[in-house]
Amino acid sequence: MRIIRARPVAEHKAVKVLLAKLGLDDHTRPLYVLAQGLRDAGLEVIFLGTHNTPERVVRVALEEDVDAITLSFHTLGHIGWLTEVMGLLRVREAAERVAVFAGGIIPEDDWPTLAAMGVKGFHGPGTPVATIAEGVRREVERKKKGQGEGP
Ligand code: B12
Repeated sequence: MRIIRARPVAEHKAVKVLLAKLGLDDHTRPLYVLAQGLRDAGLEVIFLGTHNTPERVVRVALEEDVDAITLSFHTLGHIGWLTEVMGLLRVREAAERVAVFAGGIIPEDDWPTLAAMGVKGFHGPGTPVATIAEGVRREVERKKKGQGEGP
């Protein structure tokens, strides 16, 4: 699959995120809305699209040296997928460096489990993309200062 790069207009070094869906989830619209909105907010977006595996997401994230992985979920399975992604990042010794965000349709009951794994975000329908971008930016800053365990 082709990787599409969306660079922000500004020339300063932007926060770089990989945006993807895992498995058979075909809700593409949220991905397009997020890709455009995050890019408009000044982030650089590596757009992987749908039908990815955790291995592919982590491999491309490390090859592209992204600051954060942003994964969108609309057909459940997020706990299993995110367990795999976080495990692969730990194996590659990148869990401290790369922030992981999840959002979409994620039941509130699952938030504590995901938070305990180190996943951030959980924003659902109606969240302004600017709010999501700000959250990603803040977490990336925290990680860079070695304080990645914030809310
Ligand atoms: C449109 C839609 C579809 C379209 C998708 C078209 C497309 N190309 O995208 C079609 C008709 C194909 C579809 C199919 C299905 N759908 Co559908 N779909 C929807 C619907 C109505 C809207 C989704 C949407 O586009 N919203 C607009 C975008 C912009 O908003 P958003 O997705 O909420 O994204 C925002 C936030 O959630 C957040 N966000 C999203 N991702 C991420 C990621 C990160 C990292 C962060 C931080 C934030 C974030 O930011 C966005 C901006 O605010 C929702 C209902 C709903 N109200 O959400 C159901 C819904 C998601 N679908 C659902 C279901 C069940 C299905 C099907 C399984 C139905 C079926 N039995 O066939 C299939 C699955 C097909 C598949 N293989 O994926 C369920 C999911 C239930 C669940 N997961 O618990 C929902 C919630 C409907 C419902 N209430 O039951 N669907």
